[in-house]
Amino acid sequence: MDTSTNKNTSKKADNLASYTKDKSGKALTSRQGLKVNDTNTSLKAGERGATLLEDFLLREKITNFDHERIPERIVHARGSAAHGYFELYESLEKYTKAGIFTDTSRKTPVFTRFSTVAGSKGSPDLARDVRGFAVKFYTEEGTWDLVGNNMPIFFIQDAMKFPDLIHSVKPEPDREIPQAASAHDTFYDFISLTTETLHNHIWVMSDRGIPRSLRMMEGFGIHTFRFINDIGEAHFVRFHWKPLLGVHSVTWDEAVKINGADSDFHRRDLWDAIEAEQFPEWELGVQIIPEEDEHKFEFDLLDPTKLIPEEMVPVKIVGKMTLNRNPDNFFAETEQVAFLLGNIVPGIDFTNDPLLQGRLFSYRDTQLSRLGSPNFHQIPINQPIVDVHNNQRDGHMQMSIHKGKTAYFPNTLGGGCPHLSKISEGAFHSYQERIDAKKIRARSESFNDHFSQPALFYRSLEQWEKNHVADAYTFELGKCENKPIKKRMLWLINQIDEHLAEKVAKGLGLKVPDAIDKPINQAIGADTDVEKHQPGKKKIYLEKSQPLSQTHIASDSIATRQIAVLAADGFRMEDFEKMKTALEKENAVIKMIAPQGESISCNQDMQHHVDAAIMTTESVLFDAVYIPGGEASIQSLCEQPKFIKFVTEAFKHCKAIAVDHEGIALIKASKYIEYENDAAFFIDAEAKEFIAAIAQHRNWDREKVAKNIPV
Ligand code: HDE
Repeated sequence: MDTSTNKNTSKKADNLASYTKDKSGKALTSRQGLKVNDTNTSLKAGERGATLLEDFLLREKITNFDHERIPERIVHARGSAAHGYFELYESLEKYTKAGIFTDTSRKTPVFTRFSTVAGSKGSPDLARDVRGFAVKFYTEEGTWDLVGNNMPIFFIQDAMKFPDLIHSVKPEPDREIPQAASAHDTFYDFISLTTETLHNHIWVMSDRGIPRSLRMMEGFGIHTFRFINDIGEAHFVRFHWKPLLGVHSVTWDEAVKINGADSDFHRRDLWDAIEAEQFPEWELGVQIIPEEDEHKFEFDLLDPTKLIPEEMVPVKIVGKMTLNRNPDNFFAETEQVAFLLGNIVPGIDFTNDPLLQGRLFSYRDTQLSRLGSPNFHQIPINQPIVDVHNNQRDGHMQMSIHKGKTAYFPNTLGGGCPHLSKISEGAFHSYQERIDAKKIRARSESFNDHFSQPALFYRSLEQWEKNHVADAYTFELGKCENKPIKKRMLWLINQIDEHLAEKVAKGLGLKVPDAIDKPINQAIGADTDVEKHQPGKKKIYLEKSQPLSQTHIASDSIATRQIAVLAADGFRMEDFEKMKTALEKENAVIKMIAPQGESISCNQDMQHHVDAAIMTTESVLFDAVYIPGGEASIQSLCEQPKFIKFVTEAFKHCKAIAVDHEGIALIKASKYIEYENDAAFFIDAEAKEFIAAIAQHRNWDREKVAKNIPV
């Protein structure tokens, strides 16, 4: 044996071993705790020889790698999550006995996961889609999961239709396209034959389908649940999350470009805000309805395609959720978290909403196939904070070492333990709802109004929001290839709003049909009376509901807004310093964009860190633009077309722009920017005016001129 080679090899391996220690100073080991001196080279018969089957270290490492992936979620595969806590403002003991809603001294830990629905795990964040908003509350009485969305209603009324809905929106099965997109024939084939979907669908067509940030969207439990108080009285309840940063969206043109510029835009935004200790916050609100008012509404409270307008039942704000810690490990926490509708606590209970009832089955079932074992509740992120004792045993990956002989109840050998609890000791007890009914596969006629609420939603929007809805329908249907589907959709949109239908038809180059082959709604089932289940004409029981428009749910804060500062060597420090101080006082984030990376110098010869060279970034990643003066700086910016594109695009997307001194020259270099009389364009102005415009999010009035800009 050549010993010199051997010596060299082992010296090399020792050197490498020093890299494998992590910051805690711990040595790398195998799975059984064996210290390892080389994790880079396999065991061979000589340096250039065959690898030996004996290499247990190679096999251990590769085997684990081969099994690293688990099936992604069937829906909501793409998600981002954070830890935090929930605090209650005032006790709701009149309505519920749940500790989380009665004890104001508690700080209940939470883990919240946001997601898109249709796309795969690696799909881009800015797909037009519903967003999941799932909160796991680790309460002192057991874990409660509130698994909601960022829209207050759902597409369908009965769980039986869920696989059809999802099959229609997922990539078409022959070609597996399009990814994370609803704009294709199969989706609209289904939607146009299933009129109950139209309400959720118009929300997706609105700007709610393309949020600016996960931190700037509302959340809804959707279904009507029950609150149960100490004396067994029940109230209906619907849950709402209201973000303290207001509700904001991007435009479709931006969404498409963001997906290219940074497909992790929402995930990064959530992570960065928490790392910067700008903790996202939502207030929790409840709409409470006495049991005796169940039939007082024009719609059925058990119908998940209907919202309860806040004008009819106000939202009472009862507490606040703060997300203050990023996960340590994406897979262990965000991927393995398992939400279950059946995770409920005493004081909260279900109703007969047929969608909710089906979900009670689906979530446990899907976790079994996704996580591979009935012991998924033992994974750290899924463990309750209270002790667990029962007679359930064994199964794949059992993590507990159960002691003793008894795994049955009743028993005497185990001292009767674990023993049962009385309701007065905090045991869960289902609400005793009276049931007197025939077994029947049918849907209540009270679920048949499918046009009134999409129409209410559309009427409640401001003109700029209505325009975006029309554009979205035109885009989506424009991508469909099948003409009869487009015509069916046009007829349906016409039932919601005639002007909207006219606009969309014009964009498609079609006419709104006067009539359509009946029956349109084939989603009820062959054995039922299809004619009876045709949706009735829209009713107007409320002209408008203010909280449905984003205009009325904005915020004055510009905290965490990303402000692009465009500058090059020689920029005016006096301008920059004044603006930076004012913006940072409001917790906005300043990012210096320059012709090159690393650093630039100002007119006072100081070096400034560059956050991004212009070639590596895009205006769509920012909320507003500031350009300090300085002749040399502006001249360099004007020489690079990408800076002109940057400001032109920011203007097109209606963002606030401020320039000082020579900065205006860069604006003039763009032949498209019409800044005179623009409410969100500032020349040598006070920082506070710029700040107020950023808080408005966008100057939507500008769209009249900006929509003609061809970039
Ligand atoms: Fe889900 N849904 N869903 N869903 N859903 C899942 O469970 C399902 C529905 C929602 O971040 C799955 O763990 C059925 C409404 C969110 O991990 C699955 C029906 C609402 C999440 C499933 C619905 C939601 C899911 C896939 C009709 C809003 C992500 C992976 C009866 C109130 C949770 C998983 C997370 C996930 C089934 C309808 C929200 C397959 C059958 C309505 C936020 O079990």
